[in-house]
Amino acid sequence: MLPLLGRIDHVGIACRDLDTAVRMYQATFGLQVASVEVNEEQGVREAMLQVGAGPAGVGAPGVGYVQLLEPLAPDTPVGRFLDRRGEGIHHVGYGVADIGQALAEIGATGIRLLDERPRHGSMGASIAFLHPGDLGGVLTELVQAAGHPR
Ligand code: MC0
Repeated sequence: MLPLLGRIDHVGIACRDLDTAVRMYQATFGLQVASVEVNEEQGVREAMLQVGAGPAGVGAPGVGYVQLLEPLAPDTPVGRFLDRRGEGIHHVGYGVADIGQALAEIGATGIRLLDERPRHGSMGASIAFLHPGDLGGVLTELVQAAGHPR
């Protein structure tokens, strides 16, 4: 079997206040903000902070991100997570070359797909989540970048 996961794309971190969290990562690690978006469907306001310079700057292929996630409301995935567990690592996102094929192959192994079809994700990516209950308690996200593999 060929590896379906190309690389670690981002680590998603739940926070109560996005602006405070962004300032902490900037002041502590000097990270640059690549994007800030509201995703109504996912119930979050989120910032992507680039880790590593990358050969061609911010948003280039091959770099990874810290994704800071602030819930838009308490009754959302990240809102419920904060209520139950507090701030901390929420999920891991892996880059895939073909998200449709990855979902089909992973679904065939019996892992529960939280998204049968890809949804809209950060920076134009197509994303889909896999159930943490089938993956050792880790909420896992597949990410196919918009214009290039990342
Ligand atoms: C909840 N659970 C988690 C978890 N969130 N386990 C590991 N990691 C997490 N992040 C566990 C709870 O501990 C509980 O386990 C069970 O899931 C049900 O908890 P719940 O409080 O009822 O939680 P729900 O209703 O939110 O359901 C959990 C589930 C949901 C993972 C199915 O949050 C979901 O579908 N998430 C995918 C979408 C998402 O997370 N969107 C936000 C990021 P026990 O054992 O007690 O039953 S959006 C994003 O990241 C986008 C913008 C992007 O990357 O581009």
